[in-house]
Amino acid sequence: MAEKIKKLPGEDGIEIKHSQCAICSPGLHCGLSCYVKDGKVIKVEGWDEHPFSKGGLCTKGLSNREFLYRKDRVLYPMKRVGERGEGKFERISWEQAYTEIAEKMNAVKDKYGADKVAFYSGYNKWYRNMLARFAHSFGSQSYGTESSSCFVAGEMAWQCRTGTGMTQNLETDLLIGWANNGFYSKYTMMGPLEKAKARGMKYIVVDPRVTPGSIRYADLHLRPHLGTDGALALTIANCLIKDDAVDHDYIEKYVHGYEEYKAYVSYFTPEKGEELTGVPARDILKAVEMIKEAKTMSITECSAPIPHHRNGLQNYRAQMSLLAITGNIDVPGGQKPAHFSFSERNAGFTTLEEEFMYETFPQDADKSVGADIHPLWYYLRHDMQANDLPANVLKDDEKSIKALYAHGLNFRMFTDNKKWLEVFKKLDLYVDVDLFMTDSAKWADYVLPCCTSMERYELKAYPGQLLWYVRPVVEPLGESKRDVDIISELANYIGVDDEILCSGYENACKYMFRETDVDLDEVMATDGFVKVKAEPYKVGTRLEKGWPTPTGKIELVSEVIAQHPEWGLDALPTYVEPYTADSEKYPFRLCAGTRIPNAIHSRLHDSPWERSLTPEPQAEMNPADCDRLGVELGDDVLVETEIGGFTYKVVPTLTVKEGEVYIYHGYREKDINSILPYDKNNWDPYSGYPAYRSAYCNVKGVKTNG
Ligand SMILES: Nc1nc2c(c(=O)[nH]1)N[C@H]1C(S)=C(S)[C@@H](COP(=O)(O)OP(=O)(O)OC[C@H]3O[C@@H](n4cnc5c(=O)[nH]c(N)nc54)[C@H](O)[C@@H]3O)O[C@H]1N2
Ligand SMILES: Nc1nc2c(c(=O)[nH]1)N[C@H]1C(S)=C(S)[C@@H](COP(=O)(O)OP(=O)(O)OC[C@H]3O[C@@H](n4cnc5c(=O)[nH]c(N)nc54)[C@H](O)[C@@H]3O)O[C@H]1N2
Ligand SMILES: [Mo]
Repeated sequence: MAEKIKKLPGEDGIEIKHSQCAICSPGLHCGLSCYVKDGKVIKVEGWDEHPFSKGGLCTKGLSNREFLYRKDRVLYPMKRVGERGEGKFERISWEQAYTEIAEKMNAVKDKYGADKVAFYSGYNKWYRNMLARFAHSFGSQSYGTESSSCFVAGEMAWQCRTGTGMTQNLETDLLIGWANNGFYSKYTMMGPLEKAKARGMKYIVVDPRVTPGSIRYADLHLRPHLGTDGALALTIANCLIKDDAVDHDYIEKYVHGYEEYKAYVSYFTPEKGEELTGVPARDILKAVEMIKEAKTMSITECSAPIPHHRNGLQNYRAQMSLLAITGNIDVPGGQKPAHFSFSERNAGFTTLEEEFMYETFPQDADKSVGADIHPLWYYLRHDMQANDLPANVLKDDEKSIKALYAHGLNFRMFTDNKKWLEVFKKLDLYVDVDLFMTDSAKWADYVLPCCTSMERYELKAYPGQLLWYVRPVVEPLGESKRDVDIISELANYIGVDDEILCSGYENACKYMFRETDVDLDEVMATDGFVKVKAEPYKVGTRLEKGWPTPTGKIELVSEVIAQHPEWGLDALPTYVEPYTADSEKYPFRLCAGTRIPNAIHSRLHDSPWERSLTPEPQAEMNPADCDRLGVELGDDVLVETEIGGFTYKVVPTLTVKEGEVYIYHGYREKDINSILPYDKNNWDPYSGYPAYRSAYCNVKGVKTNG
């Protein structure tokens, strides 16, 4: 870690102010010490006193200053003057922007109905409660987010099982790091993991790849083929049942559907498991022995690599079933119930955020986009599955979406994303609110400038009942504003009949906190963290009181699914193999998106020093495959799918298994998502997620290096 500057001798007028990094997941958001001089941030480093990150900051966090001053920051409201996508804009005033957008949104509402306007949020989450309410109060159910590919599938898997979210527990005897590479994607977890290992916790890694965490900490590393985790979990379950190593008392009291589940898993013998997953049967049996020996067990939760397969949600259910049959849910050392109660944080206190978002939900409006195609999603979420938006808009139909109001839309996150350009062309109105003039913003009719976390006030919750009203460290650049102010001010111009939304963010927060003991005026007057009075969760409460599922138990057979045979989904955590259209034509399994330390989706590829660490997308492959293709480091490979192909620099690495290829997404050039199809064969019918991590392709060697 770089040495921190405590004093700058000879420098005057430098003030150290504290803020938060909002470049990655809201579950992390580390503390920043910003060195400010003459109203400008001149340096950023980790804030030692931040109760969560304690001075740590990753590669991405260290780029906050560059992020703030990126050359393509949008500084003023912009109106398109050229053709859509041409990128020609003129500067207008906020007054003009709001007036025109309000007129156009109301025109779509009058002509087609309010439910023909979709509301979307990219990866950012802090303003989502306001955006959801805006959509609902305007009259549309079609509020959707980037979580159409992230986090929610895992939550849905738990909703089908316990009716509530869950979180891992490091105070356990055995942790299974199931698709977990914290060193790259969640560094704050690795310190506690190291401590737990030091106190004797056993750690099994389930990951096709070798990772820094597997080398350093794993007592056992299972390397299944991509997307076959369900088969592995069901095999382990079968072995535990055969060896009578399940917790009969716990199952009897708290678990529903055990007999059916037991009958189903009996198919998955260790030999079958090996055949389906590629993990040697003897290694599967080693894992079984470790589970038997452990008094308590927990499994890491996962937003992307497990769900990003056509059997993703079911694979998730299968692995979490192991916790149910071994009695490791809501017991000391087991998986813990999580309550995401404010700004997608499991903060340890309850607010009325959910009510705030849904109390104006327009019941009689058309169902949100994707409800017909992905009914479980709609049933559990009541919002839009954004992967279904292009098909909806491009359909020639009175009932399709006509206008899109977005914050931070990045069309490159979606598979087959050339379709999005057709979407942008076809819409009557497309507004995008972003920090930068992104490739997606360039297609908009209006681009509205928002500001970064370092330029805004924000109410932030952290686990441990902590609240922090973050203050700006510099004035917002140009005429940029907070996302939440843009939402509330636009709602006023439109004339949305919602006093609370129209009264602004701070009031809305007070509304969400109204039944708590928290005095938000006091929190907002405090410069720093405030500990909220709330009774911490008592382990076992849910077990005793019952779960919010149809049976009140932990369900191995999901009654929500069983009660809806028309959905055509399985109530048991069944297994379906990853899909390949033609295994001779496409012999490689393609995993697009496994995280790299210096990039986060589209947002750091345009930050020069972050980009310099991985300047172009590359294909990581096993050296044996490279030999067969006749390529080595420095050469290219041509990666081809059914809908296109690109050449990538090849990186031979033993961390990758034979037959697999890894390419990171989000790059503008050679955008891997643009050549991944989104079709029924290879999306998850439960969640609607594309199989980004078990796509298929052909690879040809291209000798460029000598
Ligand atoms: N640096 C960085 N950090 C990030 C992000 C980023 O883009 N960059 N993105 C953030 C976001 S939005 C998310 S959702 C999280 C995701 O964070 P993670 O869930 O950690 O995501 P990955 O790094 O993609 O995957 C973790 C591990 O899963 C393995 N894996 C891939 N496919 C499979 C599979 O089918 N089965 C099994 N068992 N393992 C598999 C990979 O080899 C990898 O080592 O990261 C967040 N943090
Ligand atoms: N192939 C492949 N594709 C994937 C994935 C994968 O693993 N593989 N992962 C999926 C997952 S897990 C995720 S989470 C998504 C990523 O989700 P995306 O939404 O694509 O994430 P970003 O690229 O970070 O883009 C977010 C946009 O928000 C803008 N932005 C940043 N801060 C703010 C702000 O404060 N306000 C506003 N209004 N805008 C802001 C950024 O400039 C950017 O344009 O990608 C998904 N796509
Ligand atoms: Mo994500």
